[in-house]
Amino acid sequence: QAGHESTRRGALIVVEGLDRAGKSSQCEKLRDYLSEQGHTVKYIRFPDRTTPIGKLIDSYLRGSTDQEDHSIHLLFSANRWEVAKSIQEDIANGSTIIVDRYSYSGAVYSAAKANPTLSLEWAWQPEIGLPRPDICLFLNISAEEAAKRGGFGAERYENEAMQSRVRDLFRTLFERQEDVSIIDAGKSLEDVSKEIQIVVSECLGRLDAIGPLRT
Ligand code: DGP
Ligand code: NA
Ligand code: NA
Repeated sequence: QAGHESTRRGALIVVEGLDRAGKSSQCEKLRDYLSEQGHTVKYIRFPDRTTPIGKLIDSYLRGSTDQEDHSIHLLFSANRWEVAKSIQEDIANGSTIIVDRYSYSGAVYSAAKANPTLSLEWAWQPEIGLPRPDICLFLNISAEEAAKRGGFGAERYENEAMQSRVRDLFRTLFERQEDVSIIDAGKSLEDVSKEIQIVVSECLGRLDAIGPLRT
């Protein structure tokens, strides 16, 4: 048969959760698992602190600079938009991308500030039109488990009051979202990893039915 076989697209897999939910370890294990299965896998994380916008965000998170709430929210969103095209291209070329935090963190961390003009609805708007994940894995840990996992770092948002509002908002947001899988991340690293592998394999099996990457 002449010509090229058309490339099967990759999947867009997002991993979300509170700090200390185990996102980084699980992203790494998932990456290894998918690579072993023969997939081309890329790992990216947001915020991407390396770009000019990312440097503003990094400075804000470390507390070196202040930013107006709406303004920094839009910078976080812009930090995702600046790689939207490359995500689409990579997926079309067959790479599966694992994303550590995405629009869901974007909306809930900003909405958790309880600024009266920064609602969850407002915060979601700039995310509309970004590549839509084929699956979002929410690594769910209880407040008790989070406390057991040790102290907060020095960055903005890393305090208990903020984290508990963030947890509630994640729950609210995920009630309205399809394609979210809530993973009990209180279990062992291995057990959580196994559960993620099952959910992701099921998603990869549905890719043809899903069709092209959605927005
Ligand atoms: P990390 O590098 O994964 O520890 O994330 C940095 C912090 O920034 C973390 O507390 C979550 C928060 N964050 C991530 N994305 C966004 C976003 O889009 N908007 C806001 N306001 N915060 C975010
Ligand atoms: Na953090
Ligand atoms: Na945002």
